[in-house]
Amino acid sequence: MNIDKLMADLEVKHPGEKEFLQAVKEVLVSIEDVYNAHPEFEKAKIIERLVEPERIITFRVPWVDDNGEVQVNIGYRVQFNSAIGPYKGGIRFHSSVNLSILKFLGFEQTFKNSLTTLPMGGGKGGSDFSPRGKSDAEIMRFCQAFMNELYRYIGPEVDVPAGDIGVGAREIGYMFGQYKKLTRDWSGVLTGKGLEFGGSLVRPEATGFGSLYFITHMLDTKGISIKDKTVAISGFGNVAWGAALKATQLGAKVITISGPDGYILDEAGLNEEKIEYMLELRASGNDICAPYAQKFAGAKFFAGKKPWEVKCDIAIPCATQNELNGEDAKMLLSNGVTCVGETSNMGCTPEAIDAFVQARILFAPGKAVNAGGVATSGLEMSQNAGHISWTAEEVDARLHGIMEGIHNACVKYGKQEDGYINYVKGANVAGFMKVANAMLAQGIV
Ligand code: 2IT
Repeated sequence: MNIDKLMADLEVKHPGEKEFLQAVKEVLVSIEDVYNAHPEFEKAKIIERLVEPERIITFRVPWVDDNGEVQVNIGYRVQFNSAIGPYKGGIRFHSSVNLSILKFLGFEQTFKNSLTTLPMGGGKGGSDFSPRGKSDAEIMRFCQAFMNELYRYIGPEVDVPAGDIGVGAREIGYMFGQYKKLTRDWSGVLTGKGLEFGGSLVRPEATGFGSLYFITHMLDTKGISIKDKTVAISGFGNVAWGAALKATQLGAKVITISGPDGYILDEAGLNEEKIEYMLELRASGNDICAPYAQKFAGAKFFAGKKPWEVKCDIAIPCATQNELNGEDAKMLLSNGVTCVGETSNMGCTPEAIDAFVQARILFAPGKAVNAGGVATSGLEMSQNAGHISWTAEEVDARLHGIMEGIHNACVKYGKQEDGYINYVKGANVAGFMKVANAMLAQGIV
């Protein structure tokens, strides 16, 4: 494998798409050895095919705001890879959304979904629509307008979207309603649905819970207990909420959350009431975390800063891509961090990952750590297809089993001779092998 040539060719075809190129490069570096050991992959041009999305759909999303003014956004669905199952992955509504970001997310999703062991291919979609400050009626009209075009391209055996940044149960509900209206078809075409209409118990918590289950297994490899450990979390949305809840339940002390406006340091640690308040912050639609410091005495707000400057044992990025850079990593390391569980997709820059791996601390990438979200979406698909619903205990037990399986796969493919577990390599190789073998078996398609 000639990584430099592959990357140069890719850049010609996808110029300037820095997030996408970053995600591809990380995987290529990890899988180089196994790829070279399998000449049949090279012969079938598995890599050249794998890095090219199977299909990209972009569409106009016109809608009318509360002032009666017409607004126009761009809608996307990147159907990245269907070798092991229907396309599966979230929808992101955020002003920053562009093709580079959705392609990196769809690419990552392909490997992540493979790691879950469930039959799901990779996809991702979204819009540059910003939910910030929008009324409920505007959100509904936008979701309906988005689905008015997307419905043609999805289906329970074709492509099953879910939530991501800016898309939660409310937005999924509106999109599901519109899909049903347009198609007259009641099916599990979206996951993350409300519990009353086919949603799965534990899906809202699943990404954060799964992340903590994975982190617990990482700590176990060094005989460390999570109890009483200090945890820095970024973000305040659904994923950060689930992570804070499970970390606290496991006896750790969560001391930070963050938003685009800055971070909150709460040295007393989050408790049930404070974690519940995160849901209120999210529901406010303001996309800021500063009000937390007015509500809870003793909490401090640091405007424009990231939580990686605080002393902590465990850092859990739960916000967005490239939110933790090389400088942040150095700061965390100098403050004695022992474990970083990347829970946002590609939350760490390549410089940050290098710093963690070189320091030989526990570090695992998002596609392994955060796979519990999509895994539980897969469980929702199974329940919908079987017209049944499982108890919370049943779903949680399956989620736990899946996260343990992913951890084992990372150890199997990522353990080095000196005993250090390179989770980046482990996750990428384990995820890749299944997709590559499936593609090989299905011929040149
Ligand atoms: O990044 C992710 O894995 C998600 N946003 C969840 C995708 C899903 O289909 O549940």
